[in-house]
Amino acid sequence: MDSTTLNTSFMEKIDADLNIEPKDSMPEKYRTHLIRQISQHAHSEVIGMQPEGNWITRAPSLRAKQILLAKIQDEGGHGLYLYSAAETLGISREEMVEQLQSGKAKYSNIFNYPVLTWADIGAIGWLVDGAAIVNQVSLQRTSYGPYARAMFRICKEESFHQRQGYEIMANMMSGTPDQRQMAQDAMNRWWWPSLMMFGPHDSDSPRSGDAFTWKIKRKSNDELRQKFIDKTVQQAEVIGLSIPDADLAWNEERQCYDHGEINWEEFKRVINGNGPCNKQRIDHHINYHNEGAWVREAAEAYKNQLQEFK
Ligand code: BYC
Repeated sequence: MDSTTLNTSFMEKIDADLNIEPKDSMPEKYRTHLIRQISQHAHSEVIGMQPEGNWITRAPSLRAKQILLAKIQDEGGHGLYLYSAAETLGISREEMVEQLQSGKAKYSNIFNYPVLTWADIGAIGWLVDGAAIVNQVSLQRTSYGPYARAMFRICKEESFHQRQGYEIMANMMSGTPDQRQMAQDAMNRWWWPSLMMFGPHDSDSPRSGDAFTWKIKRKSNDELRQKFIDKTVQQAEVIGLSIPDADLAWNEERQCYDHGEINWEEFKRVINGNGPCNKQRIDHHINYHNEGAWVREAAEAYKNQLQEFK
């Protein structure tokens, strides 16, 4: 099949809103675009376990500890699910892990900030998972079948994560002045990095053109960011938290909130490996990956032995 025929049948499916499946023909650039995005998404889930994992032993009650453990376990599951979706496009887990550890592949900016107090665990669940849901609900309609299907399950679990975070914040806001202060401080530190999770402005987003042509993206970075802001401002008001943005104001005409400018210098620094915790996160991943070598070797030996018996 020549490339024109291939692209026509591929684009016909895209135009008809049909999913592209692993064995369908697809342009090479579509395949590599998806490998980049899905593997970065998987890395984000896996690296995202680290900042929260630090708080398992310090959770303030047995109930809080159980919930946090379950949440972190979910993130690990999301990572595995997404790595499998990327593998259907012809890349191996080993290659993806190598790209993460060498710095070739990015992961979400948000996981390069320190988690200083228990209120940060609330802020992560509420804001970070809240932002992730807004993005991922839109990805439920992405054109690649295995990625779209992964999003349905992941969004269900993220909704529970978002609520556990909001519950922590609501409890702290109905507590002592020190607890309220702690919650507001977490809000102040996590608000802006959460807005950065949606990526650069549409006008500065080099990947968006292809992503829209191929219906990988259904809504733009700025549209999704706006949606997140509008719903989160109201949730903050209900529990008495203020948004750390002096320019935030309801725009009657546009029926949404205007907001201040994001610090894009900070965003670039963090996604290019120079945020407060980038080195710590990757070093930790490398150490534990190396320590787990014996598990991979044992699984390989078991597989080989099974094949011998066949
Ligand atoms: N962080 O052209 P653009 C979670 C990069 S984890 C880092 O707009 P695109 C959770 C971008 O990759 C949820 N890098 O790109 C887990 C590109 O660089 P490359 C994670 C970012 O792809 C544990 C460059 O900037 N969610 O829920 O069209 C605990 C230009 O950007 C970021 C996903 O991964 C960023 N924030 O749009 C709790 C969602 N933003 O690759 C919670 C899936 C941009 O050319 N991904 N960059 O070197 C997406 O939807 C899209 O990839 C993005 C970016 C909207 C993130």
